[in-house]
Amino acid sequence: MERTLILIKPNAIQRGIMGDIITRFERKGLRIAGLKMMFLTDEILAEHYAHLVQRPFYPYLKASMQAGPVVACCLEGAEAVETVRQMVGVTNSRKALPGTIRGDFSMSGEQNVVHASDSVENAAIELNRFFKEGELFDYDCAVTRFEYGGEETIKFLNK
Ligand code: IDP
Ligand code: MG
Repeated sequence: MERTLILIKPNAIQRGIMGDIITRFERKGLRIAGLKMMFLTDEILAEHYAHLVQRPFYPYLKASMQAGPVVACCLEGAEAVETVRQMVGVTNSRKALPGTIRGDFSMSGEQNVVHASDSVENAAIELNRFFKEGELFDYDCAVTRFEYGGEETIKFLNK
């Protein structure tokens, strides 16, 4: 099954909405394969936001990402990367559709509550960046057969 990374950003933790965010993914039927709280160092942030370090807003982004700990979460499911990006919404929360996490929980382009991997390739790189060997878990959920249809079970779960 496909895996993706989300980071619950410090602003969401400070605002007390981390549970609401995790609940949305759980209710959708995405399985939590890994979950941990951590503080992001200068090094890991520069690597994670390598495409933005030269941008004028990077010092503000960096400060907001180091204002407190983040929660890193690995979500697993069929086409998880694309599904989670759709649930998160576009970068600028004011433009994000109602019903998306950013659309429902934020007014900001920077303080936009969550990070989500943008491709299958980047998801693999980012999961390696934030989780060590042994911190991701493969386990059976009894409800999986009620979450996916027969063809999907063969295609995505290799069963
Ligand atoms: P994404 O998080 O939707 O994938 P990216 O372009 O990868 O968007 O940017 C990473 C993060 O950098 C965003 O989530 C947001 O917090 C911040 N960011 C992106 N563009 C801007 C901007 O124009 N002003 C301020 N912050 C920005
Ligand atoms: Mg991005």
